[in-house]
Amino acid sequence: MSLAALVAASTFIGCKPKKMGHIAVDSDAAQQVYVAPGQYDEYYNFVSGGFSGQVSVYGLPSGRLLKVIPVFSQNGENGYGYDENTKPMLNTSFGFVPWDDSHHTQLSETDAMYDGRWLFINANNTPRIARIDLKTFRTAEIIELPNTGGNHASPFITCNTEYLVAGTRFSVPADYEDGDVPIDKYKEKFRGHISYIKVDQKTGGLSLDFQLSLPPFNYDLSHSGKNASADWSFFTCYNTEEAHSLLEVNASQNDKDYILAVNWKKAAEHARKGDFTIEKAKYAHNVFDESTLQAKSEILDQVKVIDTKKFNDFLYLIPCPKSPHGVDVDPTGEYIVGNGKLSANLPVFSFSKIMKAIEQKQFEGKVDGINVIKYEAALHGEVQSPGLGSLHTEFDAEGNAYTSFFISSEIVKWNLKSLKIEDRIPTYYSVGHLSVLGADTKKPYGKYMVAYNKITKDCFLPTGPELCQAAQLYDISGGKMKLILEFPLIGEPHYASAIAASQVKPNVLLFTKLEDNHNPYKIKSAQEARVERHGKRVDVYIAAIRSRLVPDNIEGINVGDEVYLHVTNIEQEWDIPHGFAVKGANNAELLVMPGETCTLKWIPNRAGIIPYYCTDFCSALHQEMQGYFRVSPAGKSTPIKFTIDDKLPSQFNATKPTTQSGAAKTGHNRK
Ligand code: K7E
Ligand code: CUA
Repeated sequence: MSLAALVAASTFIGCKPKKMGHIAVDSDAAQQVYVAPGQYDEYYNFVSGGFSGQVSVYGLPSGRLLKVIPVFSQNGENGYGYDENTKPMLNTSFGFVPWDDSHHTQLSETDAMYDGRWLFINANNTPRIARIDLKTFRTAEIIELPNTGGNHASPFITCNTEYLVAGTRFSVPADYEDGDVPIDKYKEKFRGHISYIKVDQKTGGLSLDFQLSLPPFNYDLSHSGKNASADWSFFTCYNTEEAHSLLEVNASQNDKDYILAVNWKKAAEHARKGDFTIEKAKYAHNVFDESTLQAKSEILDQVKVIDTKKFNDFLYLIPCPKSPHGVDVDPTGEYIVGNGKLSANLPVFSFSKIMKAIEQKQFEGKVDGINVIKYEAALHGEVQSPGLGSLHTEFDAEGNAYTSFFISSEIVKWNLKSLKIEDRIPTYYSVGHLSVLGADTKKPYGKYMVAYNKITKDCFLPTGPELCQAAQLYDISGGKMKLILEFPLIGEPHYASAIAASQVKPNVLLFTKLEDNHNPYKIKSAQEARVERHGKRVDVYIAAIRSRLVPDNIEGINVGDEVYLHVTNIEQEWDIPHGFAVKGANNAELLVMPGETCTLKWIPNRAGIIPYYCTDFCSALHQEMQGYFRVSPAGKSTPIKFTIDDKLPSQFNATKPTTQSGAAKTGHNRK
């Protein structure tokens, strides 16, 4: 099909799906996805939030939403990014950036298998990578990436979590250069940078080890190898025309773009040997400390850059038809699939052939000093006319591949060796990523596949012009793909990573022990609650316990004071959070977990009586968790006064639930 016809088809099918009506679902489908009350799902599924900037956690096979983990966007629900503890997490070299567009989840791996420690995700817009700790399901760290515009080919992991790999989708002038250049100087002034972010094997700590400076293509997606190809990372490049305007047409001229293959071990050796320039840069590194429950942000100022015009014995270009999107490596590490968005056939490359081609110097030329391997020399074969608009490919453990086709709105199953098509199934509608659970390990679970669809249309009850997006769950354990469930999603999920619950659940933190809380503003008991004035700054130490906020009446605060409300939840029991809300607060409420301390900054802007209360229904006397601030006009010296009932239970008595029994311990028929 010609490009024009493809684009026309995409306009017709992609944006206006025919009302297909959903296919019949087997009567046993409900049985397959039903998780009875009190039973747990078999998998945690971490789904990127796209324009929500967050990660949502679903149970599979039920499709139940378990949690939204705030990562790149502020979350008024629990104060993430608003409270003093987590605000520094959203600091960047541009200042405070409280939102982003998150695309690709990656689970930490040991020997190409998930190890259940961390989840990583990229921020596409203001280039960042986050690490989420799977003990707490909290964002533990965010690192910004310099020299990058559109951090899309990110954060793809190497098979022992040595590195996270991140490529720039938009090439830009290097940060240290004067970027104030005419945009038509694109070819001379713009470069594409790829970052190698080192992961500390013990702590998970992230550091930008080095970057590669490359031709100004668009680096779209990546995956790293396994087994024999473990030292390699692969990237798709589009816009190898190096166009800078009307990309829809101008970046679709070349018959073939490239897959870039980088031997990252060799690149790291160059970095160790000093084959780099130190460039000035500015990027934030933010870490949340679980012991103080506070985040710190620092701005770093330099980066090692390897110029691939000078050092290029570790990277090669492989021609790949036409504007490839995903590049996916099969569980053996031998097959590399390039998903050409505008290509009629689906090329599959062979890692051993690539190695042979390099050895025998089967090159067709050089681009910017980088050898280009001959297409045929690297090719295992092409899947003939599998569908239209291929985006992503995933794998099962039996040597089958599953490719998503956006334009023809379907998933096609084919055999990696024979390249024969085995099955195809429609999606509703226009699938983007798909995920065969465990497909990026050397042993996929192979039981389920999920399609993440871009267009929902008539899947659910209409909710006005703005609709949620939909996931579809397929049983792939038989020879044929079978649709068994459809469920709504948050934001625009791109990629997702699922892991067996048994690998995560035993390590999950249920609550913080008060003695492990080293927050400087923590109090250990209600008796320590107090109000301290230091000039214009007022520190209020509040204890939350069923069913009181202590102190409960606070006077002596003035309009314009900087009031820091340090709320410690002194409960020591799972699932007894307390909320904290102040009338007129311009930031958020707090949701404070047992044993933890959270600080909300409040600058009262009018005189009067301002109530505060607990927002989480925590006991039968939850409504009684309330108090008043008396705010006096600026300059008036109302003495500080607050009430603490001295008959309050001590910390230890307080740990006994006063009204409700601990549901967590007595839960119904838990496994
Ligand atoms: Cu295909 Cu951002 Cu991975 Cu969306 S990307 S679909
Ligand atoms: Cu504490 Cu409601």
